[in-house]
Amino acid sequence: MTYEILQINQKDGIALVTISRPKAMNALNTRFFEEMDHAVSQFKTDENLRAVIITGEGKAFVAGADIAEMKNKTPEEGSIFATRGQATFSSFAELHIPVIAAINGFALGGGLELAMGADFRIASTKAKFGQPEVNLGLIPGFAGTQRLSRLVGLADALFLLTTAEMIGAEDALRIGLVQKVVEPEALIDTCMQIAKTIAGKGPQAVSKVKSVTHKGFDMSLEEGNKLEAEQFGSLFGKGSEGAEGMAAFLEKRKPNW
Ligand code: CO8
Repeated sequence: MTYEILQINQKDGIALVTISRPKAMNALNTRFFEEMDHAVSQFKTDENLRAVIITGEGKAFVAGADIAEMKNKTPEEGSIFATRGQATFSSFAELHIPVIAAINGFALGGGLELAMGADFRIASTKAKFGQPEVNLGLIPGFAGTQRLSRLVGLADALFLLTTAEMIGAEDALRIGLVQKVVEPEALIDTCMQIAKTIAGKGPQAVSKVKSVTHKGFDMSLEEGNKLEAEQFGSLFGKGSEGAEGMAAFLEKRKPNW
């Protein structure tokens, strides 16, 4: 597929995905979802890939769903578009590698929903966050009502969802919406550094710790613990990644994954 909106630069096992529609503040249209779904399908089968970073070009990360494209949808088309976007953002959690959102500017509406689909978020001091859908007489449709409360708790989520207030990076850090705030010039380097740190760990361990954590989040503690114990066990045994990691530690050498 030829990408018109996404720019993908892949090097040393790290894919940097830049959403590039700066004249429309990188607003998400149908074409974006086609391209992102294609990119994720490529990442899924790439055994050498260790992390994905998603960022935006210009002064926005993503300023939401494309309002111009969306405005004439029928109720049925609105629901279909929402379900489609939810599936794309949920596919990040199903990837075998971490997805990092590098939030350079406005992350509003569908843009914040995209960022919340990532495994964690690093923000520039210039980033701004909000769910402004009620300004348009809408509600979030790409899982914003569900993910925001899971990430920041019910009261902070409802505050943002009902007031449409835009908050800055420090407030986002305070409520746990982002994990780090850095100067704009340091954003991509910081995310690259984090991705490289992850790339140095046991790849199967990283993949399993991600999937067990995501799956366990919607399970009872008992079910989640059972899943964890099974997956913990799967990393032991002759020739396993755990065997190599533990041997390397005891032999005071770097593991050969
Ligand atoms: N969609 C389409 N175009 C957009 C969007 C958008 N979300 N955001 C900005 N643009 C366009 C503007 O129309 C403008 O275009 P033009 O130059 O042709 O007039 C251009 O980008 C630049 O924008 P501004 O001139 O407004 O730039 P400012 O720096 O003054 O303001 C803001 C930047 C604050 C980001 C402002 O553009 C803004 O408020 N944008 C809209 C934010 C918003 O409401 N987002 C939520 C959209 S709804 C949503 O995301 C729901 C998701 C779930 C959908 C479910 C499926 C049905």
